[in-house]
Amino acid sequence: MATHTFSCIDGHTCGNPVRLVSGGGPRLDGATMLERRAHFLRDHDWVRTGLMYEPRGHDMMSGSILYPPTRPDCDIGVLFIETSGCLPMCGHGTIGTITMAIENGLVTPRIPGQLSIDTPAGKVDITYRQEGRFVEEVRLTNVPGFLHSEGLTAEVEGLGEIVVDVAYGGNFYAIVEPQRNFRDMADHSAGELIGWSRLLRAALNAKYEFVHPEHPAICGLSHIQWTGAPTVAGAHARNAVFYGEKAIDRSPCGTGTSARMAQLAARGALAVGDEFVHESIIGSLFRGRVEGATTVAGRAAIIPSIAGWARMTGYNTIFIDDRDPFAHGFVV
Ligand code: PYC
Repeated sequence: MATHTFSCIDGHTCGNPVRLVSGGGPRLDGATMLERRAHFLRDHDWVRTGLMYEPRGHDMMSGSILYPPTRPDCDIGVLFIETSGCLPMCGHGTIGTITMAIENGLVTPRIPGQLSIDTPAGKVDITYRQEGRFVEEVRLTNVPGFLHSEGLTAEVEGLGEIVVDVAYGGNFYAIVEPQRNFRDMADHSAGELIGWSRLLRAALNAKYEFVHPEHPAICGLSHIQWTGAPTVAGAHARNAVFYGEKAIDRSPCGTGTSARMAQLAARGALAVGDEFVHESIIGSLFRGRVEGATTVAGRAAIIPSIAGWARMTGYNTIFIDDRDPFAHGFVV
């Protein structure tokens, strides 16, 4: 019997939580962060469920654990932990992690204002603006995003047939645009979107395969992106991203925005250099940009970047006591 102690820094990125584990994370083996992620999922997933699920976390909880990088061109390695699992990449998680890591001296960039992080999805370059001790904005240049498939269909009880495109932006996203059975996310409660998302995700995963062509360990449709017209000045579009079992991202979702830009670029609606300002369900904004064009296993892809802000809310020393019947958390 033991009590495991985790030093955490809690905060949020544009409204969505980030719990940065700065001490107590397990030692991981692996030549890449993707291999370390597999080791974590195999032997240490209780750390994620204990820190993310109730009673220590909640439906939206999301976080990261810092590691030395596995590659010489990166300053730090990041493992993303979340209620839904260990995401290959997380945009809001990156913005919050970098903000709090810099403000707390957990990472010393080789060049002030810029660094590179080693994530399971690949290398992500960061620039940030710091004023005094506070980081005011972080921009991440994400892994390449691409349109995976178009016009996929699924029957959703309560909605009828739904047609989606699926795009990759660090995770796979089914993007629900206006159509016969869906007009705008504004017409629906978060509860409705969550219920339909579960059904839609299950139906699409049962019918189709989603595998990253270069990293087969990154597979499965994990996120649903409901779209809508913007309500905030300067935004180009609004979105609500579903993840886990009961979560709607409070931020505009970094990997979701990357996927959306990849879809729009594939359609010719965005070009290199174009900005795409994305609004969240609570009105917070990420500023996306198409930084370049590239290919992924022969498919046209973009290099997306996302800028946003985060705020630290406090230090949190969390105990996981083996005697606690809910040591590893629970989902209701
Ligand atoms: O910002 O990439 C993101 C994200 C994924 C899930 C929740 N947020």
